[in-house]
Amino acid sequence: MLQAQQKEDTMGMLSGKRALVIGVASKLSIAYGIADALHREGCDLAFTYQNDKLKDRVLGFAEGWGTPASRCFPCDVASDADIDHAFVELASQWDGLDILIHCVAFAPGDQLAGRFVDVTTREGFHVAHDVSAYSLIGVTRAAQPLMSGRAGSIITLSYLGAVQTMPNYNVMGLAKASLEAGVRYLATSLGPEGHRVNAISAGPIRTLAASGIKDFRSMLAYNASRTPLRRNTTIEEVGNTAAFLGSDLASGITGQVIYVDNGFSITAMGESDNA
Ligand code: NAD
Ligand code: 0WE
Repeated sequence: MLQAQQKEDTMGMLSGKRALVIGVASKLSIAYGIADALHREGCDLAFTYQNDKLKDRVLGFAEGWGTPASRCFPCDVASDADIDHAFVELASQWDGLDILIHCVAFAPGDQLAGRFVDVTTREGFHVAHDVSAYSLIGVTRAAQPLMSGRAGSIITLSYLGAVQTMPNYNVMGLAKASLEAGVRYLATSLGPEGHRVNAISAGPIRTLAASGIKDFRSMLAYNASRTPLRRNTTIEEVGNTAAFLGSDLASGITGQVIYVDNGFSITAMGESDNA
């Protein structure tokens, strides 16, 4: 019993693995929930942050998970040079990488409010697809040398707006559709190397990226009341699914979009307890 207990204290399903987490901005970030779950399961972590404004915050969180500042790098995923630089720096710290967490999305604010046909611009379309969909391909390519020979797991975050319309999600829905297709093409092209690529499609969660969205509070209330499990998704639930997908327990899963939404997406017309 004592031996079993000790084993439980020191071993997790990701012990001996190394992950790079892209997209921590606050304690509410989905990437924060993922980093926390990976760390709990024994994974060693490295981080990138978008810009200098986020640097100190990310360094502070990283320290809490036992990650030194030397394993935190700036990286604006809209820049090829930043992506290349971040992986050169990572390669000076680590000789291998097992898990890549891509937890990034952006569209200009004016794209996410109003009638899709009226508000969607060429520039808005371009930025949304560049930052939210192309970037997965860019960082995955940059990670290849470090992942070589290690059966890597690449995980990104999507949303139901990729496959069904959602008021105001607008061009982000198109970018998520592209991201999900990218998951399938990356899974196909990296399968022969032994790498897996999957997306987690999370239910709505109050994060920084959601805080600017009009009526997000009422969306959360609607979602909780119509969802089979009658509650909203948490970053802990997404983190636990990412830990599973990153682990060898998920060795047969690639190219998939796994819904972590308390069942919202399976209903055509959600029933609520009241009217
Ligand atoms: P968040 O604001 O905490 O995280 C978004 C992250 O994207 C931030 O860390 C930000 O710095 C980063 N980012 C944006 N542009 C970048 C760039 N050019 N270069 C580098 N980093 C950049 O919000 P979140 O909700 O945790 O979002 C993470 C992911 O989860 C996104 O892909 C989002 O679409 C997805 N998602 C969110 C929800 C939700 O309801 N919150 C639901 C499903 C999926
Ligand atoms: O993917 C997202 C949000 C991504 C996002 C958020 C912002 C807000 C600030 C991308 N770009 C920006 N740009 C900004 O200027 N989610 C899944 C959360 C989300 O956003 C919505 C949602 C949901 C859910 C927007 C409209 C409707 C629903």
